[in-house]
Amino acid sequence: MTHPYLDIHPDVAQAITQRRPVVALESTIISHGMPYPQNVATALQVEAEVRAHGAVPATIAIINGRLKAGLTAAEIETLGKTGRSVVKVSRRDLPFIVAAGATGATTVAATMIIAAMAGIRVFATGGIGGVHRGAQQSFDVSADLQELAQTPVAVVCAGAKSILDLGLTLEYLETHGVPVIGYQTPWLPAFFTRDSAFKVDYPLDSAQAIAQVMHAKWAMNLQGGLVVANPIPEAFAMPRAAIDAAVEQALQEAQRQHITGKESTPFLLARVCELTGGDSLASNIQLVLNNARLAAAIARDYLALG
Ligand code: PSU
Ligand code: MN
Repeated sequence: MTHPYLDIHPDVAQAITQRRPVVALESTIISHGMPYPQNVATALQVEAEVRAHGAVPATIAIINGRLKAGLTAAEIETLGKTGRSVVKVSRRDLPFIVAAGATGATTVAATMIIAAMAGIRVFATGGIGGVHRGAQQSFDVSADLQELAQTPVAVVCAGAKSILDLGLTLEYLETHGVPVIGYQTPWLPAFFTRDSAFKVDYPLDSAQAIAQVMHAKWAMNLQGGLVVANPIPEAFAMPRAAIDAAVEQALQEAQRQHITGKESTPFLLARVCELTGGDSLASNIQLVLNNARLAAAIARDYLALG
């Protein structure tokens, strides 16, 4: 697919033309989701994992005002090294960064938009944004949820971090017609843990079954995407008490420091990572790799449906 502002990496373009599976990957997870240099190493490892499972990775970002579906290793290094000083780009920010010819890292929402422009239907990440705790007062609801309501991409994630209100996030998604699929689980995973107090809408046991739902949804012209919630592998799950304590402390610090708007999620992610030390980072990396594997299988099975 062509678009005046979009550059599709030749490997990605070739895969799309030859009807081979492609998996989109986001870049805010690189700049704002993990510390340097582990963020760069992880981004490259995730791309390698997608390739090892028979699909072509398309890491998405905005470089010098161009929307990119597929980055070079040098571009990934720059985003990772610049870290939280890179502009975090969601739907609202896209036209400004493009008009200014600037560089930005794309959130789940902006990555979905660019993936859909390029004709990519499957996207792997770590965690999605959602309804924040205390949203009754702050109105802080991630633009990721509205994007899922309108843009046709399946987002494979490990659920959502408990910095969010998982119950309200599910309510919001239900209102907007976004199904939440549990991969081989009836429970909504909470990122570092395999389950939470909440159930998913539809547990499905195979990539093929997920691909069939995507096909049915879009063949009926039902707009929007799907959440595929893939629990962190058992061996890398974290003790719930340790995560809960770090999340509580991070939330209190954010409140005291009056952190709001787009700064909120990066602040909380960084604090939870610091407070839990290397353990949570290792878990974070493993769950993204796990999501990349499932996304590659879903992309393959979706193409097979014609
Ligand atoms: N949750 C994570 N890791 C992340 C993010 C969320 O566990 O890296 C990033 C994603 O890019 C997501 C964004 O799209 O944060 C959501 O930001 P906000 O809540 O401001 O919409
Ligand atoms: Mn927000």
